This record gives sequence, C-alpha cells and structure tokens, in this order.
Amino acid sequence: MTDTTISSIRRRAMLGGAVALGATTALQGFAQTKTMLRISTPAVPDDWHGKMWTVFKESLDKSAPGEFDVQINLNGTLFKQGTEPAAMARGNLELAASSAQDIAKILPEYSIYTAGYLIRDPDHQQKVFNGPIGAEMYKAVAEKMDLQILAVGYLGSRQVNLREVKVVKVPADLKGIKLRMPASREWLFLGEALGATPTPLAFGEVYLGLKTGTIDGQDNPLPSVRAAKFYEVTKQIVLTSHLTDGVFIAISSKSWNAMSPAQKQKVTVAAQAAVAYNNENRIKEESQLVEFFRKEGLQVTTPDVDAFRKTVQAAYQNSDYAKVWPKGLVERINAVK
Ligand code: KDO
Repeated sequence: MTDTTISSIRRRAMLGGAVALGATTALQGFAQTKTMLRISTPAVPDDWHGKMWTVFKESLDKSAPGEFDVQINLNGTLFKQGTEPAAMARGNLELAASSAQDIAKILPEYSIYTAGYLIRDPDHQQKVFNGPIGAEMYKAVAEKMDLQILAVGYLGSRQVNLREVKVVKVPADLKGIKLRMPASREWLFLGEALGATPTPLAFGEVYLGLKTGTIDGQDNPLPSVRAAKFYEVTKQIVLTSHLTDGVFIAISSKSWNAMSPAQKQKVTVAAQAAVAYNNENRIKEESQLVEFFRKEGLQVTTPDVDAFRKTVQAAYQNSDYAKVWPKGLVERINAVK
C-alpha cells in the first residue's frame, strides 16, 4: 500500500467520522428541541387513569407535533407509588397523578382531602377543585412542592373488598381484618377509621397479597378492582363508599417554567382531555360493575353506610390531622353545591 493510498483511506475515515459526528450532533440537536415529559404512575394498563395518558400524549402529538417527547410508564415501573413528587422535585420525572395523601405529607393542612366521607361525589369533587377552594390548594402546592396541578381526575368511590365472605354492617365488624392500604400514614389512618387493622402494601403487590392471604382485604374503587383483577382473588365487596378519591395531574415546576405560554396552554388542554376521558369512562363503568362482580361470583353487600360515615367522620374530627386543617374549610367544602 502506498503512502497516498493510506492517507486517502485516513482522509476518508476522518471524513466519515466527521459525517457521523455531524449526524449525531444533528440528531442531538433535534432531540434537544423536544421537551421530554416522563410520566410515572402505578396505574395498570387497563385502568382508565392508565389509559388517559395515551389521550394526553395524542392531544400533544396533535396540537404540538414534534415538540414533546411523552414517555408513559405504567405499573409503577419508573418510580414507586408515592415517590413521584420527590422524583419530580429532583428533576427525574416531569408528570404524575398524585394523591391527596402524597400532598398531605408535605402540606399537612391539606390532609383534609384524605378524610373519608367529605367529598360527596365526582361532581362535588370537580366543583371543589376547579373553584376557589382548589385554587388555594394548587397555589400552596406550587409554592411548597414545586408542582403545578393541571387537573383533577376522578378515581372513584373506594369500597372494601374482602378475601372471605363476612357479615359487615358497621365498622366494628371489620375488627381484626388486615385491610391493605397504600403505604403512608394518611392512608393507614383511613383504614383504622374504618375499624380495620390497616396493613401497608404497594398497589402492585396487592393481587399476590390477596391470593396468598397475607392480607384479608383491600379498598379501591370498583373500576380498579376490575382492572387490577382483584375480583379473581376476593369473594366480597362491601359498598362502604368511604372516600370519593381523586388523582391530581401534576407537572414539575422546573419543566413547566421552561415552557412557552403556548406550550403551557397545550399541555393544560391535553391534561384536561385526559381527565375528561378518564372521568367519563370511569363514572360510566363504576355504575355498571356491581352486576359484573356478581356474575363473577362475588357477594356485593351494602352495609349501614350512615354508621360508617359517623364513625369515620368522628375519627377525623378528633384526630391531630383536623387540628391543622384551615379554619372553616370543612364548612366551605360542604357548602359547594
Ligand atoms: C391504591 O394504591 O390503592 C391506589 O388506589 C391509591 C391511589 O392514590 C393511586 O395511587 C392508585 O392506587 C394507583 O393509581 C393504582 O390504581
């Protein structure tokens, strides 16, 4: 091989490298223009608040083609249930569906929304959180948690779901029942207020816990009992309707503040479309599921809901939680019609 051949090979190799480098830089440049929106949720793929993220993504793909890189992570695979707000604060996550219990950990005064038998139904929930009362909480969340709440989704009315059939009329009938609750103080208190022995466990471990008997029951809204297939490993649903539950679609302030006003508007519209999809389907399905569970062989029973309401409300009113609730807020929430 002559010197000229070698140097021409070298030149070609260098040129190739330069072309490859140019291509990478161009690709990186392209990728950098996209705003990454990583989503983490414990929701299972077949649940409405899992599927709603596809609606969110599709809305943005349509309104802002090529501007956002929306990455949906279901089943708690990216971050463990309840750790999402901390991940967002660290800048490792952009979006999540946070619970009132997650918020109460940082803002104890808003543990008011973890209380059983306070929010009456999905309509009341939307009116409370989309009005001035919600705005006050969203402001505090933005200031203290560096999160912007974009919308609230209806998770459903939580019901007690038992592994074995039991006569349950009043809270005392749940004495000694190991009732799985999500792993936080606020959730455990709800289980205790219901009269049970609360046992902390992440959502993803509930099916196995029910199957093997490490827990006697769990509480969740009917659509989640269906989507996570808890009905396969339980025999009874007690319609306590003890918590009108919701999820707050939240985005990290870091990500939010880096967006243009037009992008903020598109992200908000996408979140609202996702929540509208979730709420519509979930409310409809919730009203049809008793029939489905009965066909699956479960006993669906109605307890003395007033007895549950009185016991649970008294437990909250007499708790340390209530001591820090904003003055007059219970009355203001009750007055929202
Ligand atoms: C649950 O763990 O029981 C719960 O219903 C709590 C909610 O706040 C929410 O995290 C939900 O799980 C998940 O989204 C799974 O449906």
